[in-house]
Amino acid sequence: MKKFNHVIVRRPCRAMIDGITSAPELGKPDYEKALRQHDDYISTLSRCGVDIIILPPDERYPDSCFVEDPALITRECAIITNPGAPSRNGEKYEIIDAVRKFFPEDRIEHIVEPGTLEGGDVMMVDDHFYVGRSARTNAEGIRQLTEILAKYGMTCSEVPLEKVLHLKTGVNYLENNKMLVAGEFVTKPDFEKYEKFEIPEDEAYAANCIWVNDTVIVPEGYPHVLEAVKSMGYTVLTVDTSEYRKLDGGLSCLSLRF
Ligand code: CIR
Repeated sequence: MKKFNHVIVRRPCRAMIDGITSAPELGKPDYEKALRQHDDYISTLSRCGVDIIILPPDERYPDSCFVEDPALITRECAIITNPGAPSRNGEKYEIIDAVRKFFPEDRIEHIVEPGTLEGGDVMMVDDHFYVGRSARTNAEGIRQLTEILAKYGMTCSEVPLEKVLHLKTGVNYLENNKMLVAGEFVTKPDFEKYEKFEIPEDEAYAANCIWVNDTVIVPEGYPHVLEAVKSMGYTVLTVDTSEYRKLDGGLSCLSLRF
């Protein structure tokens, strides 16, 4: 099934080494290695039948390669978010030009103060959107998102988060009713109706896989998840994201897919 035609990515900037992290013990990212991994990420995506827009690095925002957070793109509209991390908030002004290439002004919506929302907290399942209430996404942001989606005939439900940074840190939809779940998401009633693969704790990072037109991209180095996704019948490709992991980032965070 082909669902996505376009992908937007932003090259990591040198300042990425000072990006936000909850895991300083992993060390700072190696910038040159991160660039090579980003090259691989782009070439892997290009094998999935999508056109790729590559935005230039933006040194003002260390975390700006994680383009998933300042925007959410749906089949009907684009939503510019209001990132809850102060050092990332200005990224919303920098993603909008890329979005304008695909949506007219009256289909570009905005999450505004006092609402905050980051795209990493939003998981699309057809026309329904699960939204994590996190340190980055607040109740008002979710209220605004619900209202915007309703205008276009789409729905939204809130998932309270306990431990993870973003919703998609621990749960990702692979289409065909299949879902990868780790940690706190294994038992959440919200996801009861899906065919879930429970990710072992030592591979929890690999819950963040992405489905792109019947190929699933899995982070390199997580053999149980790799086998599980293969056994679901998908074409599987891997990309090493070790340098992004040091900043709590994964495969989904590095692109907007639509
Ligand atoms: C941050 O803390 O905002 C970045 N270091 C990582 C963002 C990861 N993005 C995502 O999960 N969507």
